[in-house]
Amino acid sequence: MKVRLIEPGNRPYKPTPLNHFVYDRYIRTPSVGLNTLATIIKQQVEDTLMYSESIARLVVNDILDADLILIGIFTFNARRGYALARYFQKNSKAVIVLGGLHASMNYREAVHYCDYVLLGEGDESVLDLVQAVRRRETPDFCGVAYLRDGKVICTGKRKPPQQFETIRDPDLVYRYRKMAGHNTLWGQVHASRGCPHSCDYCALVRHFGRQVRTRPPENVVEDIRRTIAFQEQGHHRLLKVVWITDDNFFADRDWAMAVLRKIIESGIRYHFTVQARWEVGLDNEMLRLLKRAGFVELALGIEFIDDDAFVQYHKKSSKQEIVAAIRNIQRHGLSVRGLFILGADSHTVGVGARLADFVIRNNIKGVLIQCMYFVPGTPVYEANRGRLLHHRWEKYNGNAVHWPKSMTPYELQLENIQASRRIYSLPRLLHALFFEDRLHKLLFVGEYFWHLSVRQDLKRELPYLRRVSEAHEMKKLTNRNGAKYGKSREKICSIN
Ligand code: B12
Ligand code: SF4
Repeated sequence: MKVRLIEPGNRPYKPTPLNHFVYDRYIRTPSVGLNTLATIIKQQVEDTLMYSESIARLVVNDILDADLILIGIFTFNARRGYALARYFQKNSKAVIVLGGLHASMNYREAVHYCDYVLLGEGDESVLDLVQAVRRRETPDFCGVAYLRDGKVICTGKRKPPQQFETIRDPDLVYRYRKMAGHNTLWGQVHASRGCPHSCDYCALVRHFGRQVRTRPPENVVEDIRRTIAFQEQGHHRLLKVVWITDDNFFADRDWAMAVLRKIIESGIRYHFTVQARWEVGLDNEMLRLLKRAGFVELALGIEFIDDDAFVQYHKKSSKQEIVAAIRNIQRHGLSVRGLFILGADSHTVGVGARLADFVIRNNIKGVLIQCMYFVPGTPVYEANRGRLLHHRWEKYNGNAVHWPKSMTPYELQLENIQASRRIYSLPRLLHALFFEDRLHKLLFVGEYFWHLSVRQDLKRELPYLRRVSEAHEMKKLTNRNGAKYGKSREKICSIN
């Protein structure tokens, strides 16, 4: 049996010298989730290999004669995933299976492009799938969706795995070892799954559930050790950082502390970054441990800088608490990265400038700015799907894709561009070069060029957004004038 796994690239990889230094110039880190599934399948199927279009071109001839092709999609790479699935369905005899966050949340769409969609986490179900394909049977276990006579059949939801201790083997990803020295490719470890919160716009909590599940601390530390070894062996990296990618690493406080203590005991000396909610910023004991374990920054999902938006999207935060947390994190010698959303209903023209002011005033070292979007599976999607401009999923990577309440989509996109331009300005680049420590210098330079490329992409979408915005304004105006005209006609009629 031959199994091939594919991570489609939203912009498939192209070699360019910029790949070494500029994140997202056709290069991003390969999916840990799919790599983990490849590792699990490899235990049963010797001929297993994964391709990631983040780091390499597909070797199509090698894929064509596979028996089973698994494609993992998020929203931003779904369209490319569908195109690949269709291509291999047409040109090979393989069973084509789609999975991952977007396919699970949106299986009614995904079933049209493949033989089966596997819902939820694949750590256990992929082995059941391999068995079914070997026996040439229709997979009938929980968590499968497919089309039969034009009807969507779904076998129900599967329970999420309680154990997910598999440490991925990165050598199962085509050309990964060769690329691992690139400074834009960060080692990643995903240590826990699930989040007890329920923010309206978050698909993760719907995919991984609200129950927090964790890996044993020793297992996490072993993963970290192997990840560092993989990215360091035979390479001279400037940036020595591992990213703990959990959505809420601190949700189980005791476990998080146990992991940090294990890292300290292990003697691993490296830099780490992790995503966090603001509450951690007020937990002095945790912050001291993070610092001792080698963490250099916390990436805070701040999202909004106004309390109205927190209330509207059920995010338990306030601006005051967030600012207090930022100050305290910085007092402990860690820096803060901010993850932000623009385009909430309360946002008006000028929100980009206000965001930039907030970032600069609070000495936030780096940002990811995303225009609001509603993805299938979330309460905001159900409530607002009529406000989406289109379903071109590849544009759901930062662009304006919906009608904000108090701006046009064009204005929202401009706000995003302006915020990025002010935060990553030339004077701030020079400031970073003169005054930041070595690590933050490197990070700022990398991000400066990354944001240049992000802005280029955002600008490319402007003509379209301008057209739809103007057409909408025109329609509103015509309706208003129409209404006025209608009224005046009524008047004329009554005078007569
Ligand atoms: C690391 C990461 C990145 C990395 C690498 C992404 C990658 N290759 O995986 C980088 C930095 C490149 C990145 C970039 C972006 N990201 Co990102 N990222 C993440 C993060 C934090 C962790 C991913 C991870 O390792 N998950 C853990 C593993 C275990 O889960 P998994 O990959 O889903 O895999 C499991 C299951 O889904 C399933 N599965 C997966 N594939 C398949 C396939 C089959 C066939 C089967 C059966 C099962 C299956 O089994 C796996 C094991 O259980 C996630 C958040 C998250 N928790 O997932 C956001 C996330 C994926 N990112 C997101 C976004 C929005 C982006 C950006 C658009 C941000 C931006 N504005 O620039 C960009 C996209 C860039 C682009 N190319 O266009 C969103 C996507 C939302 C969505 N609906 O799709 C997420 C979910 C974050 C969020 N809060 O919503 N990201
Ligand atoms: S806290 Fe983060 S991971 Fe948890 S539901 Fe909210 S956005 Fe999602």
